Formats: sequence, structure tokens, C-alpha cells
Amino acid sequence: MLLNIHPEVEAVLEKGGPVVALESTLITHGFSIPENVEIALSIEQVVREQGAVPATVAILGGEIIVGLTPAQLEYLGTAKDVRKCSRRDFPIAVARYEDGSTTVAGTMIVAHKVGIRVFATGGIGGVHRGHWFDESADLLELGQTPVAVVCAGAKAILDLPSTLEVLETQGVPVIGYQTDEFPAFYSRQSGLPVDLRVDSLAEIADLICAREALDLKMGLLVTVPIPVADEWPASEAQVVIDQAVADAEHEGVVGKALTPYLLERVSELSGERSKKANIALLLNNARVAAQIACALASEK
Ligand code: PSU
Ligand code: MN
Repeated sequence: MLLNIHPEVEAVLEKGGPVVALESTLITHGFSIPENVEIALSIEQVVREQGAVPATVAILGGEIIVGLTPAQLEYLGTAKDVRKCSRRDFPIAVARYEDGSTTVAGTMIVAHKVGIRVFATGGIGGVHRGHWFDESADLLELGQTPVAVVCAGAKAILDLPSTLEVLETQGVPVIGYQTDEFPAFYSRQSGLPVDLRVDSLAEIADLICAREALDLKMGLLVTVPIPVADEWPASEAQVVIDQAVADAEHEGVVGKALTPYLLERVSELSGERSKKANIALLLNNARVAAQIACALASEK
């Protein structure tokens, strides 16, 4: 079977209950063994604590899995040569019976196929600094796949103004949850405005329902700033990020390897600092996404 939905996830979806999709590239390309699996399990736990069901998405042996079991998650977290899957990678991974982790783009595709309306991640991909032709497939997916993506904005390893321009071109509403500014992942502010600030979960649910009623096919980006206590101040982060970007340039890293390279380099250069912030914002986003899923489920 091409698509394998975990029975628990399927049962909740059938009732219109709250489900939150989760990506798996952060497990295979974002963090290292064994903390990657621990982090993924904690994210799932946070979703459950809010009363929603987590559905981590990946490809195992060419089969698309919606809702990894803990054993499958452990396997993926330790497997070698896992393909990082955005839209273009699906036919390859499926036809060749490969293991694949899904990016934001890849997870949106699968979430929409099975009727999951809300998806939590850390940060979306964007336009790379100095490589303006390198636009993450996440941005184009947001333009064509109707899923609400909850994130802490995009990392300052990216060109944030250009990223927001592409989101505008793609017709993606950028919502700030309790913020006027587009968050910059490790830090709460970027100096760039969101399209709309909302302060309640009910307002987010209304926006999702309005988009659905209009039958518009784009995603909705819900940005949530990292909690104040966990923030890595932009002034400190920027020095490290500039160094990582320069190193990537020097080493000639391009294409799908660029984002994982930059993430790892920032982590190395900052010690535990970037990782600590990254984990904190992932848990926070999962919590907000689960609350949105619950608000949506109770609207009907
Ligand atoms: N940003 C992060 N951590 C991540 C990613 C992005 O802070 O792990 C991952 C996500 O899965 C995202 C992908 O969808 O990288 C984007 O990769 P690219 O830039 O190659 O499209
Ligand atoms: Mn890219």
C-alpha cells in the first residue's frame, strides 16, 4: 500500500478530531543520534498533552507512513542514507522503495492527502542568502497546498525579506500569533511585519475555516515567536550565522545539502545555545498547533 495511516490517527480523522502532522527531516537532517529521536518523541508528547493526536510523517521502504510508531521513529532516527523528501523526491523514494524523511513541503503534501489541517514544525525553508535562485520548495508548496503550518518563522541563515516576498507572490497569508513581527526562529523579532496579528486561537481557527470556505488552495503560515526565556538574542545569533553562511560559501555547499549544512554549522559554532533554542521553539510550536487543531475540531 502506498499510504499507511496509523489506526489511531485514522480513527481521530474520521471523527473530525484534532490531529497534528509533524515532519521528519528534523529527525534525519536536523539533529543527531540519539537526541533526534528523543526530541521527536517529546514533540509528540506535547501534542498529546493538549488533547490532540500527533502524526509524524515519513517514507519507509517506499511506503508513505502517517503516524510513525515509536519503533519506526527509532528506526528512522538511526537509519543511514535517508532521502530528504520535498515534492520532487516522492516518486523517486516510492518507486525505489527507499526510506525518506519529509520536509515542510513533503509533510504538507501528505497531510493534505489524508485530511490533516494543522502541521507543526520548527522553521520553514526560504530564500538563501547569496543564492536567490535557491528558493526552498517549502515556499512553493505553501502556495499550492492547503494546510496550516505552525512555525517560528524562518531562520536568519536565510534572506528573510526575500522569503516574505516569495510568500506574498505565492499568495500565502503570514499570520503572527501574538506578534506584529515575523519571528526569526532563534529570536522573536526580525523587524519585518506579518500580514495580520492575531491574539487568540479562535481567530486562527476562523482564518483556516474562511480559507476552506473560499476553497482557496494555499497554505496558511502561522508564526509563533520563541518564548522569551528561551530566546537566543539576534545580535549573538547573527555573528554565528554569518560565519556559517561564509563557511558554506567557502566549501561550495549548494542545493538540498545547504540547509542541513548551515543548521549543523550553526549548532557547532554556538555550542548548545542554538540547539537549546531550537528544541524550545519546536515544543512551543507543537503546543500551539495542537491547541489550534483542538479549536478547529470543536468548531464543528
Ligand atoms: N529549518 C530549520 N530546521 C530544519 C529545516 C528547516 O530550522 O530542520 C528543514 C525542514 O524540514 C525544511 C527543510 O522543510 O529543512 C528545508 O530545506 P530546503 O531549504 O532544502 O528546502
Ligand atoms: Mn534549496
